[in-house]
Amino acid sequence: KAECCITEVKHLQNQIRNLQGQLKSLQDIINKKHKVEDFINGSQTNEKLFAANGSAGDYKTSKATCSQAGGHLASPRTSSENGAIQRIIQRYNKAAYLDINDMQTEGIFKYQSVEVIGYANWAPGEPNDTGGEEDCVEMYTDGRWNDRSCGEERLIICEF
Ligand code: GMH
Ligand code: CA
Ligand code: CA
Repeated sequence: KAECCITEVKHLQNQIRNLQGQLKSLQDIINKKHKVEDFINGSQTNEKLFAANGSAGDYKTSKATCSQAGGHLASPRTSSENGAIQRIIQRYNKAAYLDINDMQTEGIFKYQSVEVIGYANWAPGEPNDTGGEEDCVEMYTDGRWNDRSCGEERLIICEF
């Protein structure tokens, strides 16, 4: 049986115990912050934290605002992310732009102008490109999507 009394091993065991303690307190802090974020103005899934601060803007302004904050304009890739964004929209009772558009090719919606979307939650009859000028996407309070012109004033929701 290996001796447990070699100095180095004891030292390492101590270090591991210390790290475990530190990890535990970090987890506690993170859990608490998640609750606070949810309480104030955030909403999250396991991977993404969505947040709004009440400001509004058109699509271009919304994108710039989120990127200045070190994030991206919200672009849901799953129904759980869609639901997290919807909770914020309901809290403010104001629709928000998503970072999804069909500017490049009419009818082909892409995330951040690059990648064809793999998830969608269109409202019935959408996208309809009303007036031939709806290349942005807004989320309604019911979580459904509508293609919309990019120049409206919408709640800004960023993802981090
Ligand atoms: C048209 C109609 C409405 C629909 C809007 C919306 C505009 O006015 O089809 O029912 O809600 O378009 O798609 O973006
Ligand atoms: Ca369009
Ligand atoms: Ca539309």
